[in-house]
Amino acid sequence: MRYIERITGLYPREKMAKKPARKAGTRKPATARQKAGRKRGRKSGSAALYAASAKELTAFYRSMLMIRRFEEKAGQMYGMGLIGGFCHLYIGQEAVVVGVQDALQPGDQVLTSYRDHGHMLAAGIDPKAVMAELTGRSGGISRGKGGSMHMFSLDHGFYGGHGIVAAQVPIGTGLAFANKYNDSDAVAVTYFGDGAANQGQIFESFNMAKLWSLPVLYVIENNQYAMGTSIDRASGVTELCRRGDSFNIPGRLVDGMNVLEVRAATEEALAHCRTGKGPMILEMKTYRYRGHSMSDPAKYRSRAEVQEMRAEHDPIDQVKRRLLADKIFDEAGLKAIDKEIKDQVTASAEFAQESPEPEAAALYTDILAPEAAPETERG
Ligand SMILES: Cc1ncc(C[n+]2csc(CCOP(=O)(O)OP(=O)(O)O)c2C)c(N)n1
Ligand SMILES: [Mg+2]
Repeated sequence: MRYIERITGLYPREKMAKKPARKAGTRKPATARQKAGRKRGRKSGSAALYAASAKELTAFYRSMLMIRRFEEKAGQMYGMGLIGGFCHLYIGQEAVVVGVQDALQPGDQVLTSYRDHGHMLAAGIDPKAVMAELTGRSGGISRGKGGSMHMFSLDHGFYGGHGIVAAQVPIGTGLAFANKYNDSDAVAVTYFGDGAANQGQIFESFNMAKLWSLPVLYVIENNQYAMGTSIDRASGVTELCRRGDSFNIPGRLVDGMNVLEVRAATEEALAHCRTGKGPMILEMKTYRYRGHSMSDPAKYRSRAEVQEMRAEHDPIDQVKRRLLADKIFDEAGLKAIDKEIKDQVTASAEFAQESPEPEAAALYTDILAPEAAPETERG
């Protein structure tokens, strides 16, 4: 089977088939099939879709579109030399972070890799503060000192932005340990990629998370590539939802291009983690349309492969079709939303260019948290 056939086979076209929008506040009871699937602890192919109200569907659409337009703008600004260093775009993967974030409750923590702009926007961080961080300005969320890969916001429960592949996984597991130790019911949602899934520290984290039944949800964003290496060339076992098998950590395969499937699977997984049952893994099958970073021309895959994913499985188009079919919006209404979001992104780009650069003295601040500063010097 050709590679593209194999991956696209996971995204049946009918997944977002017309379904009447649910009235706000009326959650559909689980079907017998869904209940049976849960009982069996089914490992993959969950087709359960979240029954979103019209309001929720619109919110998903807006959030995904905001990430898409923001990333397009970031790409342009990088091309103009306004953003330095590395810049990894999230275009194509929007449904993952939007679906997961919507299922969280206040106090939950989120950590991810360097491909983090979408996660920050989904966490509710002002696009101006994210864009100004990309341009290294003092109005940035990390005061212009972190850049694309090292953003952080305790206020939003966002624990970074990590440039070392898989470094966030033991940190997320440690946060989950703290949650349990402090009797909090928060879950540490720890994202990582298909390439990171082969890193040794993940397995050490899995072992401890299971041993101590820690409330950590591992979300594997399997976008099929780690830099220029496809998952088939890097992993002996490509079903990453099974990576927890030998630790007895349950895992589930999710269509990460479908925000409703992501939302439903996350809700169930969080309930598992929150009720003392320990860690869980969700493998989100997704796809990035752009290269690994802005400097990657992505010659390791065909144009047709990317085109097919865009045309057949785009997460935003899927929701757009539902909004139109259910007559929640007409074309003019959707255009107005697009314009509103574009204006917001333009304003963030302006802010990111007007905000001053950090003072030279800022090099010496924000290095240690005040309470973490040692009382005595070692040596
Ligand atoms: C420990 C370490 N090794 C190698 C690198 C270089 N590197 C940066 S991203 C990357 C690929 C990771 O791919 P994946 O986990 O699939 O995430 P994606 O970029 O697809 O989101 C590599 C090898 C790094 N940053 N850290
Ligand atoms: Mg990857």
